[in-house]
Amino acid sequence: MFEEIKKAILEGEEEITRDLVQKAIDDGIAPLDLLNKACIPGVERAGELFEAEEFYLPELITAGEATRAAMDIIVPALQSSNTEWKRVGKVVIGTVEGDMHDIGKSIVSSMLTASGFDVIDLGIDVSAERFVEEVKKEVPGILGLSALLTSTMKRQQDIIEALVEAGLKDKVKVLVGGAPVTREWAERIGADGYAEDAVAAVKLAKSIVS
Ligand code: B1M
Repeated sequence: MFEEIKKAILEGEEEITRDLVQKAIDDGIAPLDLLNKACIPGVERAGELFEAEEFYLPELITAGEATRAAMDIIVPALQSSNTEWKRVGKVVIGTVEGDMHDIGKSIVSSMLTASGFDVIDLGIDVSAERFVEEVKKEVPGILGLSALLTSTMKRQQDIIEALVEAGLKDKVKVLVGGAPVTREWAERIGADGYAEDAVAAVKLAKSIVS
């Protein structure tokens, strides 16, 4: 089943991906296993093929769309799989300006929700001004910044600087993540935390609020 879903994602078969994922959920397969054993390996393989010039942009796009179709089913299942839901803290999260990648950020966002956080997901291509506005308005304990491109990682630094200028940096903990982001980068730009994946992000967020 995992291999079939991975193949459907790679082939950009949205409809087939959706049907297979729905069947897997109906058969009782854990949503997190579907993510980690089928969807993430599928879309990451598309990235490898793109890098090797065996895939071109249209194939990368359709693989991304098939992954999103899978997530439309997996995310609600993931959120409802936590039976002991209680609000543990507030998180504002988004993908930085100039960056359209939202799959990883949405996984982090939904796993935080499933773990009891009240999550305000601002989506993709979010400007520093908007992040600052939302921190003022929502007063979250945690601000999450996702970046998938080496060219947009710098925006994370800009946002932290904008928070300093607005006098908000001490009022919120900034977590950064995304494929090119490292712990060293996080330290260099003055972020309060770095998580390499969604599970680590939840762990870190929980340790911050406790
Ligand atoms: Co793009 N893309 N892409 N892409 N894409 C990458 C990132 C790339 C590595 C592919 C490659 O060349 N191998 C490469 C970046 C190279 C670089 O900068 N180093 C790349 C490129 C070049 C581009 C374009 C420039 C291509 C072009 O136009 N020529 C373009 C840029 C558009 C833009 O953003 N301005 C582009 C476009 C796209 C699509 C739109 C087609 C599509 C995105 C669809 C969508 O998101 N809805 C896409 C995809 C699918 C990818 C790859 C294949 C997969 C990304 C993904 O979803 N991974 C990607 C290759 C790769 O990463 N292997 C690639 C699965 C996801 C679960 O992982 O997002 O890393 P990830 O999230 C993880 C962790 O990083 C972490 O937790 C998540 C879950 O475990 N995490 C956080 C993420 N955010 C976090 C925040 C946190 C904590 C943890 O705290 C706040």
